Amino acid sequence: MERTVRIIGAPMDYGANRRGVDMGPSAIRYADLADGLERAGVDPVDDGDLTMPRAEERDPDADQPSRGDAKFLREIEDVCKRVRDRVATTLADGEFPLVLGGDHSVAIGSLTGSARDADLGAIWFDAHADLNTPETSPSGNVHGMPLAAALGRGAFGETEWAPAPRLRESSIAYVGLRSIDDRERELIRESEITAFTMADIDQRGISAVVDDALAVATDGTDGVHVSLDLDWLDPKTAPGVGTPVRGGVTYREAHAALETLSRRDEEQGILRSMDVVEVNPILDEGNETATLAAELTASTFGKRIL
Ligand code: NNH
Ligand code: MN
Ligand code: MN
Ligand code: MN
Repeated sequence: MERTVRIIGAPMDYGANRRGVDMGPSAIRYADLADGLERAGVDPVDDGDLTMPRAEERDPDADQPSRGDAKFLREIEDVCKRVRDRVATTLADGEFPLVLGGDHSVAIGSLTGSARDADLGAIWFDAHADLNTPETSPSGNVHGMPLAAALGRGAFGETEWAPAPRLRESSIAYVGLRSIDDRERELIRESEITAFTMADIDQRGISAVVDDALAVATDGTDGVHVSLDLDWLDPKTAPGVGTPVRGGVTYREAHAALETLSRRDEEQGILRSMDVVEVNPILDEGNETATLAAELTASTFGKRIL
């Protein structure tokens, strides 16, 4: 039976410092996401986009007990709870949830939904560690905090909506880090998260690194969440992102990574949920970053060159 992939659009930009990332879901769909998934051999079903107020209509600093330095936290909570419920329902129906961002704070919803009824591992493809809390964030942008939120760190631990029930630090692996805030560096070192930086990819090659990340995320878990932040790639290849960082993975390295996940999934059925985030069409060149996002998603679900 064909696997059904349910596309859940979350056009959220509350967590980033630039408008435009809210157009990500449209741009990725326009780049033939559904066709690509069909050609990969899965059955895409599009749920459309969640609706949400425009950022301009809201006060980023509206009072909330746990807010600290975290902008639009009330709005983000509202969206992430809805993402969470969609993801959980999709899984309960035996389908695969694919969340399209939007900024990376939507991952709080994906992780809490996916870890509701299963022990979850996660692979975080990102230039950034996203482990800030409202206490440590240099920017107040929640897209730099989703992993901390899902782990219930800092002020997020006092909320009921952010911590993911069955996600442990020791089941999380970063792949491709290259921009880490000073306080985040300490947090990563003190944590049980496994971190593979760009230097690891330079030295050992992308396939070996992804194999190791898979070992971390599958050990003792029921399935793996894949979080794909497009700023993971080099900005020459993926210019349409809000926080580009030089020295990212190449076009082929990115495909090789996701093809590695796909091959393992074919053998062992390890993949459980995915989000594709941070595509900003306003900053893009000819929709190439959105196209890349669609292609990499197809690779994850089994599209092969031959
Ligand atoms: N670490 C910075 C912050 O917390 C930047 C985060 N930006 C991202 N993360 N795009 O993936 O503000
Ligand atoms: Mn990110
Ligand atoms: Mn279990
Ligand atoms: Mn990033």
